Amino acid sequence: MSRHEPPLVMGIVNVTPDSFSDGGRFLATDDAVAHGHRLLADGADILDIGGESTRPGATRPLVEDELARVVPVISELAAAGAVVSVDTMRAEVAEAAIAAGATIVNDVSGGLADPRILDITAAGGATYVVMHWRGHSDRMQQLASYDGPGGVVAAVRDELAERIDAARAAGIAEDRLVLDPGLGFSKTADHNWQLLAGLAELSHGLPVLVGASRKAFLGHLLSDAEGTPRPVAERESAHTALVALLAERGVWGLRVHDVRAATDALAVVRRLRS
Ligand code: PMM
Repeated sequence: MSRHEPPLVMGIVNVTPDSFSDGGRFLATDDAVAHGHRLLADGADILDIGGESTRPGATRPLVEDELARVVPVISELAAAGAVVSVDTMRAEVAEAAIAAGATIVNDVSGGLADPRILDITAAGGATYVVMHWRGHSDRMQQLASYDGPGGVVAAVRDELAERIDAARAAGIAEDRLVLDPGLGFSKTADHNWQLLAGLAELSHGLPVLVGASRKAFLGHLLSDAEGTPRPVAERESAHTALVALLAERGVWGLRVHDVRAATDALAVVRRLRS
């Protein structure tokens, strides 16, 4: 296992005013591009560029705003040789992103928000990340119930199966599909841990991407004696431990903010294995 072999590190470039951990920091094109270059220098294999915050309660940007945020950043970073993923739920944005050089469409809605995105991805020959999702951010936490047999793992497995079928039916090639359990999207902290423990049961034999970086369930895990969650900026050691454990479980990719911490952890895993 050498670099550029799984698990790949997908560095996050949020070009948004309101993402939960870094909203507003990289809203200007130049700042976002500079951030992308830093992540590449830190060892990112992929840059995931998004212009819509999906944190619980967020409102959606206008499509023109989303396009204006991501397309120039994608053009510059793809032209510089980066492997670029676009984090969008909109077909129109995916289409412009592919034209600008993105080769991965990371659709947190798994094709539910805008089904045409599947056709656009197929036509563009891009890789498609199918994430488990039940609804937009304004109501997603109301949809966090998994009462059927097998609980959250079985529900996510079965709901993802429908989305994979839709992606295949649209013509997305088998070797261009990646699954993501969607940590935090209509999930409680307990659901996230159950999904992480049950990744092998829900993967359908496809490559799996996991996005745990800085999320609230890590803050809850590390709550202080009064029950106050650990702040966003102080969750990295727990996340880095998770990166190493998930590498050992054979995930395909890790979507992270702190690329250096993740690549350091993977260097340890790789060295120990060799
Ligand atoms: N999480 C967020 C955004 N995009 N994409 C994938 N594939 N998986 C995720 O878990 C995911 C995502 C929300 O986190 P952010 O606001 O830090 O980007």
